[in-house]
Amino acid sequence: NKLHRILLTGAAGGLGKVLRERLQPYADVLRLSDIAGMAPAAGPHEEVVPCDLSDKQAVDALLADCDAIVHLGGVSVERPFEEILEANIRGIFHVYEAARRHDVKRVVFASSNHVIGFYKQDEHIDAHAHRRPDGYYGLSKSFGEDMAQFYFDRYGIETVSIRIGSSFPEPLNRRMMSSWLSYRDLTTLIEKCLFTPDVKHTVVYGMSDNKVVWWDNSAAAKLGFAPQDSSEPFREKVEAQPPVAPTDPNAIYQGGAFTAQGPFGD
Ligand code: NAI
Ligand code: 15L
Repeated sequence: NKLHRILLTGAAGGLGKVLRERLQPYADVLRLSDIAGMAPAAGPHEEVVPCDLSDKQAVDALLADCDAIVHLGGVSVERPFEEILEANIRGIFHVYEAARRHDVKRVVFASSNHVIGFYKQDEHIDAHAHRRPDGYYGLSKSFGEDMAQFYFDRYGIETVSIRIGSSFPEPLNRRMMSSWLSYRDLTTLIEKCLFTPDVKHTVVYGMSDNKVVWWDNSAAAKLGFAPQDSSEPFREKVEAQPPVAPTDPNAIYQGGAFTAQGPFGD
């Protein structure tokens, strides 16, 4: 399982830094891109290409000669609409337009659980549930999933949209006991998203083999994803935290606090 050149956007970010290391075996060349500075400089088998995703021409040049894209770049939290519009909404359009022009046939899109964030934590849903975005950020990821479906139906570009739960070194709170995705499982899932044939546009959840979950992840199992980690070993540590009030969005909604952020000053 190896491609010639994989583009990783958002390479300077939290997950980008992790995947910069872990995707090395899957490409002869990893092209790393971000609007932010990146350290260290390009190593062997790496190219560093700074790019603002809201710049259509720059994104077009960025995708030249790539065989697949792992698209992590963009605003990753709830922010005023205009910021999300530039980085995430215009950004995803630029990525797919460039993919069409340069004949890039596979995209792995970092979507988010915030596409379905307004479901309650006592609801169990699969990847086909009606979307309930919990803010501008979640709306932008929902738009990204539609963009992926459109570019498959119209141009045959295949995408796996991963609704990532919470991917951090360990679960940081009670909510993340359900939504946690370890870095090891993230890497395996991305490998499946890159190399499984005939995915069309598939939506999956990005979560580890956690004990108490909200999401039926059979769509990821169909890609051959079998998570190896679980949040359970962290339970004692997490449950030693002060209790969360039952009225706190973190205790009610799958999207937690994102459901209650904003409006931003107007
Ligand atoms: P992050 O915020 O650390 O990284 C995102 C990167 O995108 C940053 O380095 C930032 O500089 C870059 N970026 C922002 N605007 C840009 C623009 N206009 N042009 C080019 N680059 C731009 O986020 P993280 O945690 O690494 O997440 C990566 C991706 O996964 C994001 O798309 C995020 O929405 C998604 N995700 C992450 C989750 C997590 O638990 N870490 C959960 C759900 C989704
Ligand atoms: C996300 O979409 C964010 O990018 C990440 O920083 C976390 O907040 C995560 O969701 C989460 O819901 O825990």
